[in-house]
Amino acid sequence: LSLNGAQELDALIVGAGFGGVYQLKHLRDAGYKVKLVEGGLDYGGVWYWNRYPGARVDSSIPVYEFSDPDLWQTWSWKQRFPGSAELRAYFVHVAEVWDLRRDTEFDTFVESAVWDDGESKWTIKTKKGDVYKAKFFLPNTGFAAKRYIPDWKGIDTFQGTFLHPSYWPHEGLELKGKKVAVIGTGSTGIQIATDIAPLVGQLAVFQRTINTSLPMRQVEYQDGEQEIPRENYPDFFRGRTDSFGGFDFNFLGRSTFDDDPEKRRETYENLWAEGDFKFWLATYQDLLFDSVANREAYNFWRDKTRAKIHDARVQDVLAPMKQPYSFGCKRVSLENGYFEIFNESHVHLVDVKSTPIKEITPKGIKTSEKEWEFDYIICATGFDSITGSLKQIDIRGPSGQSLQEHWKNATYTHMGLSVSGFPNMFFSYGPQAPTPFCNGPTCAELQGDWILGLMNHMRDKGLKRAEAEEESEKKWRELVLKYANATLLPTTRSWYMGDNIPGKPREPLLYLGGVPTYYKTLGEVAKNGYTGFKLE
Ligand code: NA7
Repeated sequence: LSLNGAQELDALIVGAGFGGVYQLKHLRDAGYKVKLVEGGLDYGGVWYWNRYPGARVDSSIPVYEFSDPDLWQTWSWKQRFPGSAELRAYFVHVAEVWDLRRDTEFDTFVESAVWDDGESKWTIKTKKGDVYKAKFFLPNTGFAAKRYIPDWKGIDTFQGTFLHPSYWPHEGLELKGKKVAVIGTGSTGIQIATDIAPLVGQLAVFQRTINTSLPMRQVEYQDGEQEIPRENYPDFFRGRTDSFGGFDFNFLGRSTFDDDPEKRRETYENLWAEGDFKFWLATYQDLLFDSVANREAYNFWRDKTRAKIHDARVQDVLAPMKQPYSFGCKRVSLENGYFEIFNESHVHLVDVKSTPIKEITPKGIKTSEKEWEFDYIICATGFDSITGSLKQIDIRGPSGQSLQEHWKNATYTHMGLSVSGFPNMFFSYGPQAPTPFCNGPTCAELQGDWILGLMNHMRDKGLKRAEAEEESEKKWRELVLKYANATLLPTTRSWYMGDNIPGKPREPLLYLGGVPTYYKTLGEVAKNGYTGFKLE
């Protein structure tokens, strides 16, 4: 403790998801005095918060876990795509094997972080009133930490239960036989709707934009059996940085129309049958670049999907004949029977584009067409994604300028890890990095290793401060724009482009150069003595 009651640390990590726990383990092993603080009451990050029915990761294991043999040798998954409760159990296992609890503080929201130039340290304050002083401030707040609820009139007047899925009560919520609305058809909305459809009395799904969801192909494991033999794990984990999305697969080395129609059909069928994100990220290499190739993929998806739906009018809303946006340029989800729920007579589809939501009323939802009555309104309308997680903390650099001000009109980072004017602050899963197009744990590990490498370099050289140069930040933004503009992403409205939050600047929020190029760049920057950074 320092004189003013602040706890003195080498590094304060914020967030107990994959990024944060990885850094706690590895920084501590390297001899740093470090603490992890987390707003939730246990480990898991998004998996701590997202307890809604059907919550499930849509990356398969073992790609969606840490590469440390101490963990995977002592852990067996029950499903290829584990649910939220199993993921929380995994985090408990990680915490035990890595002995994390002694350096973790739960129920602790960080409110502000202010750099003190005299001391070359961050002063970090939490909602509970704790104060930390740390040389390094390491937010690992993920890309979905700030929930978004549209500003509908009348939300407060609703007499039933109105809730956002990432804030689901731990118990006591009974949906059986009830009238339920799910607003939003992102990954969250479709998972909930699929899961609760069999038990509720009436379900209405409010869709604004279609979800080009793919078949998940869930697998149940018996007696410790796993997707691949454990002796293959070390090679498997090494291979993740060779994959565009940090997975165990890559785009094909050929383009859509390199194949004749018959061969193309066969390729699509195979990718479809394999499940996972294969039809998105292991398909023809021009999918995200060429609109004609993209339409070909959409048409295949559309025909497969329409075949699952009985009613022609419902087909037209869920999988329209005319392609509404570039396939794969909004987050693709994985589904387990989502489209089939609309064949049930108690499940209704409300097309918000043709009948917009006007207001929330005491009884339910009023659209331009009619008033619906509900017991529950589940508002699966997403997050102020990527930048919102960081901007909700009052972060101020030496000049007193806040991160909110610095990013007011456009986002700037160097390598999606650091920001000029904010020394010794490094984040994972941030903007202009491969996440969220990249598998989470892959990015958590490679970014965590890089940050630790820089800290070690500074320790070895007796340096106090590392900060991205303004010029490198400008160049990184140009690179991010260049990669994005080469793709179809900017043609589509999505949270990847900041479109989902009213007033948010429209810009690509992710680095689309792929994990292999990103990994190589990070390695070169480190090898050359941290080019693009001011080191003092
Ligand atoms: P998403 O993917 O942002 O989905 C939010 C959904 O809510 C999406 O369908 C939106 O439609 C819809 N939405 C948002 N605002 C409105 C309004 N005002 N009216 C009607 N519908 C609305 O969030 P999720 O929680 O599903 O997923 C977040 C990420 O977590 C996911 O991608 C994975 O990475 C894990 P829109 O498409 O904007 O028209």
